[in-house]
Amino acid sequence: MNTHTTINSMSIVFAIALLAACSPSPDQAQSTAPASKNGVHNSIEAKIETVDEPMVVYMTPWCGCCTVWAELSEQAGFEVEIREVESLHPIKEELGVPPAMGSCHTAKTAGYFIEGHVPFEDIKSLLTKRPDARGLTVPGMPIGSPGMEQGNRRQAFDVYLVDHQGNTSVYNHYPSRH
Ligand SMILES: [Cu+2]
Repeated sequence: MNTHTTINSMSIVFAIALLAACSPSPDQAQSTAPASKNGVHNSIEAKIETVDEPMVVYMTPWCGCCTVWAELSEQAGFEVEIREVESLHPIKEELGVPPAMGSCHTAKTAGYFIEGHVPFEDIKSLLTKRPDARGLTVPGMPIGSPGMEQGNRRQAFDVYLVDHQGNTSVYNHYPSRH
């Protein structure tokens, strides 16, 4: 049973490390402050330019970085409606987010999915170009993507376009910054 003990302690350490950045997992719900919906709606006055298409953001109530991303999207001009859900699995499946390309929250705008910490300029360009596709994704939670700020630091990451067959192509690339 020693092996089990070791694995369990390791997952706890991993969970704590993950929590420091953000917590997409329900296991950490108890130790995380609830997301404030009011905070999101109060930031409307910070809008710069309004985007015509409303955006629905599906997230678990305990996801801090999802809340930050939703707040930033309002500041970027999106009209955001947050829907708190226990599990994101059904909506990801419905919208056709490839299982290996997922992140912590899933948004929907103009019939497209916006998966994870996608920069707002890419969503705006998607809404302008309207490609025949399912949506955009930033898999995982790269440091320095919107909602995952850590000073000025940025891990290099790609925004992927997912077509109707589930094929992905790089839509935009963000180089690393130190
Ligand atoms: Cu996140």
